[in-house]
Amino acid sequence: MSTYVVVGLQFGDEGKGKITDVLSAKSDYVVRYQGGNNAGHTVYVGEDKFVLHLLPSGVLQSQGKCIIGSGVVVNPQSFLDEVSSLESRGITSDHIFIDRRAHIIMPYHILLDTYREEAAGKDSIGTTKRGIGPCYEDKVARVGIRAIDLLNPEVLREKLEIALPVKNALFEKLFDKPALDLEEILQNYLEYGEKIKHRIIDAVVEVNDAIDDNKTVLFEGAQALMLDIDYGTYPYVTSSSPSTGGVCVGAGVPPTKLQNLIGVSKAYCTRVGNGPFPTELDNEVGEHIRKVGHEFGASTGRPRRTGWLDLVALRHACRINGITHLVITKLDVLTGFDKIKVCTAYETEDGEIKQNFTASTTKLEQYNPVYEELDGWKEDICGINSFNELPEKAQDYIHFIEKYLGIEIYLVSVGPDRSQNIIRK
Ligand code: 2SA
Ligand code: GDP
Ligand code: MG
Repeated sequence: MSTYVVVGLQFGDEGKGKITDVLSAKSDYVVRYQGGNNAGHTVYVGEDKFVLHLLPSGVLQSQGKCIIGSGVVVNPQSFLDEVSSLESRGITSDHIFIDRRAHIIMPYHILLDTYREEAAGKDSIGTTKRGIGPCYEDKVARVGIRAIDLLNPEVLREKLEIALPVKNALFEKLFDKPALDLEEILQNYLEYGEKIKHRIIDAVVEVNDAIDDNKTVLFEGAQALMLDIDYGTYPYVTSSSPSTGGVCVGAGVPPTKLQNLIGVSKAYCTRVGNGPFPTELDNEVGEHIRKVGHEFGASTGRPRRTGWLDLVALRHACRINGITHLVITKLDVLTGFDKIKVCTAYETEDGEIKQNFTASTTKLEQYNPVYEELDGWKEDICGINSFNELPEKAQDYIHFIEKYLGIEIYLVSVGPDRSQNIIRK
């Protein structure tokens, strides 16, 4: 048995795509288990840039199968677009499959997401407006449409007859927007069914059998723990479970089959969308990090908010995920600073010191980070492949994180390319 799980430990965009791509070279299966095309996973192959949204990043390397698990929400148009965009760049797609239980993002999900966000104004979540939340809502409300439903006209019609009138009532009465036509949706989605039917499989059987057959299976998380529906900064979160635990529900694989739990964190922190961010740098330092780190949304192009590394939040994320292997990315972006700050606790308005993350988003907004200040380094580290060659201060920074978390950092990424890694033995 040989399984790997790659998850984000902050607010997403830690570089999971790059790490998945590196690991997938030796994987027989790469499986997505939550989220949808809200993800933006960037992989550089030499000068060529690929951004994967719905497809597993392993699609670029894996000789084996790439699977969209039952916990993923699938926009069929964006699936087809992504497949043809890869094919036009010479990447074959015969090995890409979708679990028959995966829920389908419908046009009314996207509209509902968009109308709500627009109506919420400054109180909006800052979603990607891809219909992710409303699709998961329908799943939980038991009125969702699943991949297998696209293959059966009667079933699809029946389900639309239940789901659509409620959405249309909202559109017309609450948002003053036009209703959608059932026949048109039915037609379009049956056509999608025709186009993807050869890819719809029972991934639960496939993946569990593969693990039992000693194949190497990699589970690729999207978003991250601080955006987790249960353990993130609720309500400023996504609507799924991007944790290692999410693999069990979103891929139908038991916890006893999960081995290497790899958590990815940047050497600093970013967030896109609204919600609390204790270490945010709304100043020229933050602007510098955004510029050097190219911190812009990989799906929406939105500028990402930037800040120092928050070890309180990172410990919370490592704990819930049970991380066994830690990856720190973008260490190169911190090159050049005289001093680098790291948040090791929060201070409340009353001067109380908090060592643990809080469930209260309102309180978190009022907490001040307590910083430890470390020396920076000036040397270019982009070409370094061995830990001992890193400047001493960069090594100290890594050691400081390890000591605080009590977890070994097994890979340090020093650039976007596949080869720019320091793997520690
Ligand atoms: P949603 O659309 O319902 O999942 O949005 C809810 C929150 O989750 C955040 N979210 C993300 N945060 C970081 N990266 C994501 N993917 C893209 C990227 C984002 C982009 O890789 O850059 O291009 O803007 C992602 N997807 C969802 C979102 O910002 C909300 O805070
Ligand atoms: P993901 O959503 O976690 O896969 O991350 P994104 O692809 O949204 O954002 C990470 C960005 O950082 C991408 O543009 C990557 O190419 C880039 N990246 C990944 N690792 C490194 C690194 O170590 N250094 C630098 N400079 N860029 C990196
Ligand atoms: Mg991303």
